[in-house]
Amino acid sequence: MKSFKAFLFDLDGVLVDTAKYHFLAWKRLANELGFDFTEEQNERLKGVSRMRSLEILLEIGNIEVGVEKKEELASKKNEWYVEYISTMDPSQILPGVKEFLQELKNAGKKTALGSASKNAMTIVTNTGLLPYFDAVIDGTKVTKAKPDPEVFLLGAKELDVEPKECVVFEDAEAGIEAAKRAGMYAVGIGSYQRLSKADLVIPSLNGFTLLDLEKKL
Ligand code: B16
Ligand code: MG
Repeated sequence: MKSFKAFLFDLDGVLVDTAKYHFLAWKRLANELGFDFTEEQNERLKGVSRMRSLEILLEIGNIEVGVEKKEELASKKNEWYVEYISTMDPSQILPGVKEFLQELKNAGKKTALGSASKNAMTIVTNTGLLPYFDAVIDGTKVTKAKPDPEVFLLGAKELDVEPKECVVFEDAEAGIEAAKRAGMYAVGIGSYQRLSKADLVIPSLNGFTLLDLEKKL
């Protein structure tokens, strides 16, 4: 049976639900710009970089602005977002996450975070997840956003493993594409319809074990 050496995790939507804070901050910005922004529209921003998210938001509001204004709006949104995540604590870790990370540690597997967020460090520190990771690759370390495989390839490199020895856990389509392009095994967290390109799709990490993964291989 195939045995993986390393496990790479997306942050938002896999380990914690920070999408709700991104939504609140984008909505606040949209409202200030004079239009509304719904939770359904927010789905388009999941896993997408901050600047690309802003461009999608402006498209929704039918607003055109120059580069400088874009920078200003993105930092404004980020200031609100940082304020929201500053209140996060360990109770906001999604169900089953700590148990699975602990199982990986006990089994001697390597682990890395592979997030698009420039605020990932604050989130893993505030929730107490940081000690579970051997490497943290976040938006401050990558130059190309998912679906580019850079974030996961960098993770494999820092963990000193081959891409084919890695499993990625992702909730966004762009993230699954990034994992597949990196040559890794991709586990989608969420609905099969949305994540059909993953090698395996599970609803959440709640109750998920290494044995469940090995049974599927
Ligand atoms: P920031 P992930 C992503 O996190 C979020 O899903 C996405 O909504 C956000 O725009 C992106 O991080 C950048 O975040 O503005 O904090 O740098 O899913 O890759 O962990
Ligand atoms: Mg995500």
